[in-house]
Amino acid sequence: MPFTHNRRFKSKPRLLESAAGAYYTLSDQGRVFDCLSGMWCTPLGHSHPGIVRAVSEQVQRLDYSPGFQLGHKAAFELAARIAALAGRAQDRVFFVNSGSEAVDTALKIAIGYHRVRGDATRTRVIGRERGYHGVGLGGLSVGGIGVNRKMFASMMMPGVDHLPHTYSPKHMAFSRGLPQWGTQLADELERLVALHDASTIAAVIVEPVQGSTGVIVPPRGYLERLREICSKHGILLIFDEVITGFGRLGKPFASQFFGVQPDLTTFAKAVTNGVVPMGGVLARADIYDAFMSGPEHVIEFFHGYTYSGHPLAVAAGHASLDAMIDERLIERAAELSPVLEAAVHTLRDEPHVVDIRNIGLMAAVELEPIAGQPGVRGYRAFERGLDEGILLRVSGEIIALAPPFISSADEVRAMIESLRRTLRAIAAG
Ligand code: PXG
Repeated sequence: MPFTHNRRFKSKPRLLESAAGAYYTLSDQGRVFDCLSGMWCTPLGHSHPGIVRAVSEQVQRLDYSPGFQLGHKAAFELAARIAALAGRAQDRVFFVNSGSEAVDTALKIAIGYHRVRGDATRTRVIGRERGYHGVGLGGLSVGGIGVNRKMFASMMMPGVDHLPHTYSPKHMAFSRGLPQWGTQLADELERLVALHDASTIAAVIVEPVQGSTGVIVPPRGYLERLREICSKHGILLIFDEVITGFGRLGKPFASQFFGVQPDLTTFAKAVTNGVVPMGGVLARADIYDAFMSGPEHVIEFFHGYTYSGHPLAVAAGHASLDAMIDERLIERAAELSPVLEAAVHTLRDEPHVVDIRNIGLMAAVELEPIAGQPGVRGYRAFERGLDEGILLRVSGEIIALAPPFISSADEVRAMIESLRRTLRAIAAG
């Protein structure tokens, strides 16, 4: 099983029966509040009637459509809608099936782009410590989570380097929103440019807000500075918006929240509300155009997947966008953000809490590990949370919270109260 303590799970399986709105039902646990919107991917709530209808109708009309040398209209329309949503109507979209594929695709586009322009020495990509960019070999290489990498060291892409992560509990513990400290860490990119030379660097990839590693919020001005340095040196900036895309920060994309425009954007997860797997890469039109330079009988970009632009995913994508717009759900995420911020920071004095951080409708509560037993306290919180009616996502000692946009303010506050009871219960033993 993926990223699971397999033996622990097999000895005590936890099985999901059904889901509706902001709640899951487990076979032996009853109804629990979905504190991470699935795995960051179901912000519009489960079994959304519009999405269910769209996918059901689509499967009867066109169940599969090959994507090589053929297309279907709705896929092009979805691409245009996503670009418009991102405020970048001219951008082009390449559809894939997951965040990992989106990242590997973006890296290929970046390296390919420089090559087709005659800049073939620009092959290096720069990631960031603690970054998570999926489990493809490209994403793993630019990713910065040690445990994910160590077993596969021999398989990594060559020529990758990493920026330092931006987390400093000393300077930013219990920050609300953007930490004030740490902008200077973006200047580390200048050091990497000095070391490797800009002529060898194709792209920098970062999550605007680091998600999987535990909601690490960028210091104020940090992303702007990265953008400046990339532009100065002709390096493409890739935002991995697999988690932040489609409204998590209360704007359609984090690029709009921060007012910083990347050259390439990866997305997945919430694009279909998690109902059918889909991901994609948004690329500046001139990056697309650069590939369109050779003779017409030659394929411009040797890359793609059997299921790129799958009709069911496309149908789910359109229906999700409809729901987001008709039900004002991105605005709702923005309205709920201060509710989450106010509520989550009331946990500050609860047992073993060492940090709380938040931005948009996402937050993390970090606990102190039990000496010599990393992950044990976090796992206890996960288990106890189920008894308290909340499904928590815990990695190590960090509890990440990203409630569905359809939650009410009372549900967000109730989630935090359940977490408070959970923390007190595990501290009491
Ligand atoms: N990029 C980012 C920024 C991600 O967060 C991926 C790429 C890979 O996506 P796929 O679809 O290939 O899994 C991700 C995935 C968690 C959690 O609990 C986060 C992810 C996946 C599973 C769990 O934080 N992010």
